[in-house]
Amino acid sequence: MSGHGSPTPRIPHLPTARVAIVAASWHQQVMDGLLDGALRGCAEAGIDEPTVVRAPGSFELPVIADRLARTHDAVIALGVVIRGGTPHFEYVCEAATEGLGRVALDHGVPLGFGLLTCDDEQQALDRAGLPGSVEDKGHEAAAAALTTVEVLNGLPVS
Ligand code: DLZ
Repeated sequence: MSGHGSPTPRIPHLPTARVAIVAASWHQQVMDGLLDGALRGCAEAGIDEPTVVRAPGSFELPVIADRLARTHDAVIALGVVIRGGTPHFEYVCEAATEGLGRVALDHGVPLGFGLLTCDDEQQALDRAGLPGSVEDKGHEAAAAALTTVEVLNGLPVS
């Protein structure tokens, strides 16, 4: 999957939305870029102080997102997993992805999926929204979550 075909991010104005960001701690430089992009997206929506929580690793993102989804209108999950020489990569990516999808459906809360799953660190840096990056996945995850809040606000509940 590539970034080709991605929409131009549009951030709705949602100053009263309760938004949380959960960010894993591995690969600090990349995570700094992702977190900065997500915070920028929130600021563009008029959300000045989203809740920010750090997770030890990407595997722990779902359980923390689950708790945050109980008290927030949207959760933006950020992490970076870089392929190593063992099958561990697949297990962490699969558990995080499946868990975050489950959180969104269990709570009916938009979940911004800002989890980078990369072959090497350069791929992650290219997507981190840092100077020289070609993509800004933290901002994209925020835009997707906030746009989904707006879409759900416009739909009947039952
Ligand atoms: C163990 C591990 C490894 C090898 N690689 C990463 C990674 O690239 N990115 C990441 O976010 N977390 C990694 N982890 C940590 C796991 O996500 C998890 O925190 C530990 O297995 C402890 O449960």
